[in-house]
Amino acid sequence: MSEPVILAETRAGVRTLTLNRPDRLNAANDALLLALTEELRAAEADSAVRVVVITGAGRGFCAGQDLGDVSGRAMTFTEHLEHTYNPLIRTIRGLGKPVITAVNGVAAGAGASLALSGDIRLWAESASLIEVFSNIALVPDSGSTWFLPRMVGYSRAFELMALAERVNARDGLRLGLCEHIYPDETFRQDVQTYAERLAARPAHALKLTKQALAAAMSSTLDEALDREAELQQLAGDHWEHEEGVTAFKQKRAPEFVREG
Ligand code: T3D
Repeated sequence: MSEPVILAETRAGVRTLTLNRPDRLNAANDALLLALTEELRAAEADSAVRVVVITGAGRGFCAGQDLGDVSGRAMTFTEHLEHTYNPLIRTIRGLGKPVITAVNGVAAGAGASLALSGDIRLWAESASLIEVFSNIALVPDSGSTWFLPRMVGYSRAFELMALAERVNARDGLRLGLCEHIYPDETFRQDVQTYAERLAARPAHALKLTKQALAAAMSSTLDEALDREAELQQLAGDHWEHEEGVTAFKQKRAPEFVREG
């Protein structure tokens, strides 16, 4: 029996999806991309899952498209992206639960895009990111042209893409490509601890927050204000809000996790 390309486990409301092709630095073939998207959809539907973590097995996070898997491919590049990478990135950004990309090692090409696509990005000390596409004379895809300039500005994004320079963890943090760096030795436990903090937060309010931020990225202030007013009604009508206010008045921690 061959190894599954995605390993999945749930602990304390945190679903961890591990890209599992370590001898190829988790380079993505179609099986991996489709399985990861499927797992994310299943996590969305599973009420026991409150946070999703995407990480890699071995010393790499994801080396992008598996270059051994492209020759003789029946699909055009456009068809392939629309069939595999684009649904994956859309699923991550559209998921009604926080997604953490836990970058344990090198993230290159579409693997860099995947690393950037998380709502929260946590890096190990030995993690790095390379917009490697121009090394093989391709255009950055899978969302890199959208994510990177928003994080680092146009010119820095262009430079990283044109020169395919490796960004190490210290520079990744400085440039805003990740929120936190953790030591390699404790990385997986540190990610789990962080994810459990998120899992204890109000899930419905976070889902609406994610929705509001996604829409605000391409809207005017006026539109954002209108949307906030609508979404605030949905949040305010939810039991989580009542629990938060009651807990505040009773001077205790709110309990946002309920069975069923
Ligand atoms: O639809 C479409 O097809 C278009 C979509 C494109 C999306 C893309 O992602 S294009 C970009 C594709 N990725 C790359 O070009 C990255 C190629 N890899 C590298 O540049 C380097 O491997 C890294 C900088 C990522 C890491 O370097 P290093 O020195 O740490 O590791 P290594 O020794 O190069 O790699 C270790 C093994 O993984 C090695 O195999 P071996 O020699 O031990 O048997 C290497 O061949 C393999 N590997 C690494 N990346 C890939 C890969 N195998 C297949 N595909 C890869 N992308």
